[in-house]
Formats: sequence, structure tokens, C-alpha cells
Amino acid sequence: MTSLASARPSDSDLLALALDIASEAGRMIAAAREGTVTVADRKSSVTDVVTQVDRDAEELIRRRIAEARPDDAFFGEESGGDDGTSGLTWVVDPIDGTVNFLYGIPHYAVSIAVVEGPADPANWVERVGVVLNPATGETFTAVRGGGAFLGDRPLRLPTPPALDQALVATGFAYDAELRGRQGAAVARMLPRVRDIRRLGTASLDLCNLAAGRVDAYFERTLNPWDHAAGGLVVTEAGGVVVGRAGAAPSRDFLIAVHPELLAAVEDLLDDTGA
Ligand code: LIP
Repeated sequence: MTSLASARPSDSDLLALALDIASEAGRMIAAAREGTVTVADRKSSVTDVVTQVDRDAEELIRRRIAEARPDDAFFGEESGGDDGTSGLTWVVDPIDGTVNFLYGIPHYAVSIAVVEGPADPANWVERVGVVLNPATGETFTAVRGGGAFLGDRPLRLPTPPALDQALVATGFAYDAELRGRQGAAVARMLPRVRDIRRLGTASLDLCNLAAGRVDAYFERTLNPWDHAAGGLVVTEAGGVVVGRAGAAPSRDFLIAVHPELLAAVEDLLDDTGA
């Protein structure tokens, strides 16, 4: 049994710590949602907002990690990064789905991942992932080589339907011009799939795929903190998380799907100019 302070703790120790911290942040966020939530600032565009709760939750998460794992690196949406010496990096989105949180739509999540290496999807090895929805209490977890779970229930992607019966999740950018082009591509997709779901939270979109609630998910302009934890939930449930043409997932593109449906989804994205 290794201890948390040791240079290389076990993944189950890291998972226990990530779950503890996510649960504490989730309680803070749920309590804040009982009150009035306002926009504290705007980031990349007028629609890309941050609330004081996002910042407070990240500050709490960052502090707890530093107390328990002072040598680990940190990379968070609201406060950026901190180098470490242990070789491990915590990749954190305190409230993924901030617009849902702002509007009181109960579909947002605390997303915490521990990766080996830098906070770079092309070079990291995800070890542990936690995605916790404070509004519903649903908690998705994954450990590399240890499977993916919703609570205690093991997750496995079901065999996918044909593309024309596939329920596809996606999302749109904060950049208005790009959002217009994405909308046009989705309009071209609609006659070729069962339907589209735009739920507003990448980490939960990925977990919904792992839970068989959608058959495919793709999005552009995602940041590492949006998919670090949810991506491991998908791969540990038997799915693939990739970019275009075999690349690693990146801000350019992320596709998550059952391996048997990947080629059809890539053709769909090509044909519709997504
Ligand atoms: C959000 C993602 C969502 C995407 C939004 C935004 P945020 O992350 O979870 O999938 O469509 O544009 O990027 O900004 O709430 O952390």
C-alpha cells in the first residue's frame, strides 16, 4: 500500500483523493447554485463567461491538491498552470458547462483528471478521471486499465447502431462566426443521423457516450480540461477519443465513439464540412 505523499502513489490512492476533492467542490457549487449566480467576467467572447463560483471552486481544488500532492503539476481552466517535479499533472475544470450553471440548467460538472506528463492531449497518459455533476450527484470515474464506472456500475459502450440511427452529441464554439459554420454543418447532418443532442457540457457528453446515452460525440475548440477526465471514462468503457485523421484529440477536433462507428462518423464530418 503506497501513501499519497509518496512520489508515485497508486492510481486507487489518486482516485480516492480526486473523488474527495471533487465531492467537496461539488458541495460548494451546489450550495452556491441555491443563491444568485452572476457573471464575474467574460473571456474569449461575450458569451464565454466565468462566475465567481468557477474561480472559488478552482481555488479550493488547487489548494487541496497542493496540500496532499505538493510536487504535482496543476493545469486549471480559471487559474492556469503550475509546474511540478513528480511527473504527474492535475487537469481541472471546476465547472464544465458554466453557461448551464449560470442559467440553472442542472447539467454541469466538476472535472478532475490526473495525467502522467504535461497537460497536452498529444503527450499525456491519463491515469485517473472523475466527472461529478453537483446538481444530480452522478459521479463518473475511471482508472487506466481499471475500467469506467457510474457510481458503482461498470460502464461499457454498447454495440453502436448504423449511422442513420445514431444519436449524436455535439457542441458549438464561443466564436460567433465559427458557431454559424458549425450550425450549418449540423443542419446538413440531421437527415443522416437519428438526431442531435446539444447538452452544453463536454465532460458529461463524453460520460453519456460511455453510459450508452448517446452513440457518438464530436466537438471543436475544446480545451484539455474539458475532456481529460471524460476522455478516460470513454476509453476505459471501450470507446476511442481521437482528432481528425488519426491525430490526438485537440482544440481542432475531438471525436468520441465506439470503434465500429468511427469511420462512418469521420465520413459524415467530411461530407458535411464540420
Ligand atoms: C464548455 C464545454 C462545452 C462547449 C462550450 C464550453 P466550459 O466548457 O463543456 O462542450 O460546447 O462551448 O467550452 O466553458 O463551460 O468550461
